[in-house]
Amino acid sequence: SFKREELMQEVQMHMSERRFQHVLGVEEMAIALAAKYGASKEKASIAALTHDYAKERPDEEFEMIIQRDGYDQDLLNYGNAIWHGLVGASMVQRELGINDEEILEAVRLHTTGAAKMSLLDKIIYVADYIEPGRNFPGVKEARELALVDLDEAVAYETKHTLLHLIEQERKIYPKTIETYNYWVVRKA
Ligand code: DGI
Ligand code: FE
Ligand code: FE
Ligand code: FE
Repeated sequence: SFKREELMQEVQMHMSERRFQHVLGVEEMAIALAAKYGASKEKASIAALTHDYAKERPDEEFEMIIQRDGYDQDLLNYGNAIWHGLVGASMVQRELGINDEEILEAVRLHTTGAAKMSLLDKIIYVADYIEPGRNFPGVKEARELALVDLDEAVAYETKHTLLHLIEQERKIYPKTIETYNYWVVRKA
C-alpha cells in the first residue's frame, strides 16, 4: 500500500543499506509469523519496518531524551543496544506519527523482551532474531522452533542471547533478566 511505501522510504533514509535490508527481512518474517499465529499482518509490517528506526541515532540524543522525558535514569548506565527500542519507540511515535500502542510496545520490547508480551511483541522479538539475513550458530534451530511454537522460540532466543552477553561480559539490563526468569525458567 501507499502508506507502507512511504514508511519504508522514511525508514531507509535513517539507516545504512545493510541495516535496511535487515529491516526488510524482519518485515518478511513478521508477516509470515502473523499469518501463522493469527496476528494483524499490517501491524506486524509497521512494527517490523520501524523496530530499528532509531538505531543509528547518536548517544547524546538518547541521553537528552532519557533526562528530559521522565525515563528511569538507570537507563543512562546502558547504551544504544538498550536505548534504540525502549527509547526509540518515542521517536517512531513523534517523527513517523505512529500512535498505535500495540506497535509502539512491540518496538519498545524488541531487544529485551519482557515477562508480559503480546502476540505482536513476540512476533517482532522472534522475527528480529530469525530474519533470512541472520546467520549465527543456532539460528536454524530458532527458525524451526518459531514454526512450531512461538513461546518456545521466545525462550530459545532469550536463553541464547543471555549466554552470548555473558560470554562477552556485557552488562545485562534488568528487563532481559525478567524475560529470562519468565520465559526460560518459569515457562510451562
Ligand atoms: O538491533 P538488532 O541488532 O537487530 O537486534 P536487537 O535490538 O535485538 O539487539 C541489539 C543488541 O542488544 C544485540 O547485540 C543484543 C543486545 N542485547 C540484548 N539484551 C541486552 C543486550 N545488550 C546488553 N548490553 N544488555 C542486554 O540486556
Ligand atoms: Fe534492534
Ligand atoms: Fe532482537
Ligand atoms: Fe533488528
